[in-house]
Formats: sequence, structure tokens, C-alpha cells
Amino acid sequence: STNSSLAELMCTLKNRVHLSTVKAGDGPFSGEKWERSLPKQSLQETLGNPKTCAVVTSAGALRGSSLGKDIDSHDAVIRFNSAPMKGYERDVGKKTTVRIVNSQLVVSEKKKFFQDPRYRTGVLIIWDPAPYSRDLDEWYKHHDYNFHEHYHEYRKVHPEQPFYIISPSMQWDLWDVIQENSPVDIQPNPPSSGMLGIIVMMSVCKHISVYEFVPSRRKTELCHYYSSDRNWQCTQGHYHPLLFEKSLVQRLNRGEEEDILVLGKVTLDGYSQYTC
Ligand code: NCC
Repeated sequence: STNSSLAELMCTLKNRVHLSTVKAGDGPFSGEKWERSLPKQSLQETLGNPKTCAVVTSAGALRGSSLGKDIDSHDAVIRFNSAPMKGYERDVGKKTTVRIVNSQLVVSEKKKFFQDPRYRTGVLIIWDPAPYSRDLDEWYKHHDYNFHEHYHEYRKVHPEQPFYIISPSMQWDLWDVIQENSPVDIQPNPPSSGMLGIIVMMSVCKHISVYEFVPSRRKTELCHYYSSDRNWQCTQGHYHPLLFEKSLVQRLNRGEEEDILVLGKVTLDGYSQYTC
């Protein structure tokens, strides 16, 4: 299956990896408190069906890219964790429609997460890197970072901002597809926030541009465009199966090879563009 065609791979993802968030009443996520906190509208309803979407990774290679205008020309833009716009508009733009954060960030940088304006725009989505399991009861007790109370509190302080929790089934369904399409056994660690964001956008958008996920000629040891940390593992992965995610996404590219080299831009079709 490692050599399956683009269409086959698209259909595998479309059929098996669905946008799935926790809803009030899902197993242990029951009772008054969850009823109050979890959004009534589905994530699909909230995001609608944007025509064009941009996925902005946090890669250091975005620094000096001047891609800001190109990125902001999309109908919807997704960013990750603490990635800032302010001061980096020229390279990464300033529009934010969705932000995916990991539970570690929300727990360990609580104060910033609750106060910094960068988190106030758009729809928030949180995920948690728990051990491989789709079981909600299991996950409720053994999540990696204890984000539940933070989540309830954030919903109280910022009730107008949609905030969703990704179901573990989504990340592990995605992991299975990554594993099945990789030549070697990979660690059962969850896909990166970036890969989850690509799936979110493929689920709702017609066309998606992904920036510096598959590295361009600007490929650099610089971890993030917004910090000075240097580490190749940020781009190549150590915990997340990043290299395998990247080769999967490269196989889905509908754009020119040159766009990857020069711009770091992969062009994907959304699920809606395929009849499987
Ligand atoms: O670094 P991070 O992700 O926030 O980056 C977001 C996504 O961009 C892609 N990326 C990033 C850097 C790079 N050089 N190349 C890339 O392709 C990846 O797809 C990445 O997911 C995460 O996935 O949640 C991660 O988060 C950080 C960290 O928790 C947050 O930045 C919080 O501030 C993780 N780092 C550590 O735990 C030290 C990182 O492993 C992945």
C-alpha cells in the first residue's frame, strides 16, 4: 500500500479519518459541567465550507519567506500552539481562523494561554497526546496533561470563542493510516499538531495550501520562525512521526514540485473533491 495512488490515498483518509470532537454526553464527558462547556454546534458547522484554506506550520523556514500576503489571501487560516502573528506578518500573515493547541501548552503555559491576544482570534481546538486508545473512559482517566479544569475555566472566561476537544479516535485513525503507508514500524506516538490541522482543513475546505510542512530550499535547523531554538528534530521529528506525515502529505500534492522547493507550499484537495 506504500505505493498507492493519490486518489487511493485520498479515499483512505476520507473514509477513515474523520473530523471528530468530543460532544456533551459522550461517555464520561457527561453531566452539567460538560453540558455547559462543550459547544452545541459541531466543528463542521462552525467552520462552514471555506473554498481556500492555508495551513501555516511553525517551521523556522518560514522566516524571511515573505509569504504573508499569499497566506492571508485564503478564506481560512489555521495556526498552531503559540505561533504568533504580531511582528511576523510579512512572513506568516495575520489572519487566524483556527488554532490547534496541544494540552501541554494549555497546562504548562496557562497564564499566557488565558491572557495573550494571539489566542483570542478564531476557533480553538485542543488535543492531548495520550497513549494509543480510542476509548473515552480510558482517556478521561489517563490523558497526558490534565487539561479538563483549564478547559472549563477558559470556557467560562471566554464563552463567546468556540473551543473544541479532538476525540482520540481521530488522532489514532490518522496514526493507523500513517503507519500503513510507511515502510517501517513507527512509534505509537500521536501525529503532530500540524498533521491534525491538515486533516481538519481537508475535512471542510475545497482546496488547501500547506506552508513549510514539506520543507523548501529554506529548510533550516531553526526550530520555529518565532524563536531562536535550533534543532533538526523540530523539522524531522523525534516524538511525532513527522517524517512519515510529511512523505504522506507530499504524495497528496496537487501542485508543482517547484512550489515546494521555492515556497514550501503543498497544494491539497479537500475530501469534498473526491467521490470515493
Ligand atoms: O512546534 P509546534 O508543534 O508548535 O509546531 C506546529 C507544527 O508545525 C510543524 N512544524 C513545526 C516546526 C518545524 N520545524 N517543522 C514543522 O513541520 C509540525 O507539524 C508541528 O506540529 C506539536 O505538534 O504540538 C508541536 O508542539 C511543540 C510544543 O509543545 C508547542 O510549540 C508548545 O509551545 C512540541 N515541542 C515540544 O514539546 C518541545 C513539538 O514537538 C511539536
